[in-house]
Amino acid sequence: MPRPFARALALAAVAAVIPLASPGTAAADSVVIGGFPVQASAVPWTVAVASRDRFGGTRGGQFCGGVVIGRSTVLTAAHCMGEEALGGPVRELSDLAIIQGRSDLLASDGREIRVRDVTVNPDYSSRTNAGDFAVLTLASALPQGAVIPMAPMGDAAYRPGTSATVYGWGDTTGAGDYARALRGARVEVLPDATCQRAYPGSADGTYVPASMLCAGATGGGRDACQGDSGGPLVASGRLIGLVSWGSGCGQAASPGVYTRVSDVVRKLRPSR
Ligand code: 4AZ
Repeated sequence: MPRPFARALALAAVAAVIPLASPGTAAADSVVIGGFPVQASAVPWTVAVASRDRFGGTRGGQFCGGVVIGRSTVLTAAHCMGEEALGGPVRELSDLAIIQGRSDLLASDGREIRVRDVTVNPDYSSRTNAGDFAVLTLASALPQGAVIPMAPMGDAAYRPGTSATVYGWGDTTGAGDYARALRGARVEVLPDATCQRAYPGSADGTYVPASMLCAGATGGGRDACQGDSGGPLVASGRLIGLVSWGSGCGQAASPGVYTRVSDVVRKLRPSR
């Protein structure tokens, strides 16, 4: 099975292997499943997380998504920084970078900026997948216009029924067909109960409402997939989720699970 992107979660220090996605059965026309092409300039906060040393140059080294939340700060998924995803400890990756403002991974527009520091959420659980975020500090600052606001706790954008869009360069079919150019897919915020029923606890993970957000399309067909991890889920111009996990891609009974950004905001706030 082609597996350019690890689908299992691991903390740098924890070698637990948790299969994320069962073999996809999503529709062949469906990315990001069921998606549409997006110009990176229209979503300047969407970035590719890349290492050519580790993943080669055929996709510019892209292996995960990320989102710009400060001029020098990018959020991605904790599991993207794990040994299982990277094939070794992240500190051994000397060319970890983000690519911003570049739709086509093989083009040379936009910017490529080295990652100076990686902080994986210390509370990330590779068992449940709760707290799946990491903070990347960039070696140089992006323009303020590239920064997207994070929706705080209680923001109406988290309400079930809200229309949201997920962005990424991930698998467009569930069969390992990775996008060369950025795509978006329209999904809907779903009630926690939907994901609690779908993911009561298995080797894939456990839906934890406080730190996860459930989103998908009624009837399936539109979803994030492998390679989209760490990328943004946006509603009403605000960041509400990071692509995290799910069972397969685009299947009606298995919605996408996202890191709940209000929980990230809470954890990043300096405690008094
Ligand atoms: C993954 O393996 C993955 N359908 C990401 C998102 C989803 C499933 C798997 C959601 O990175």
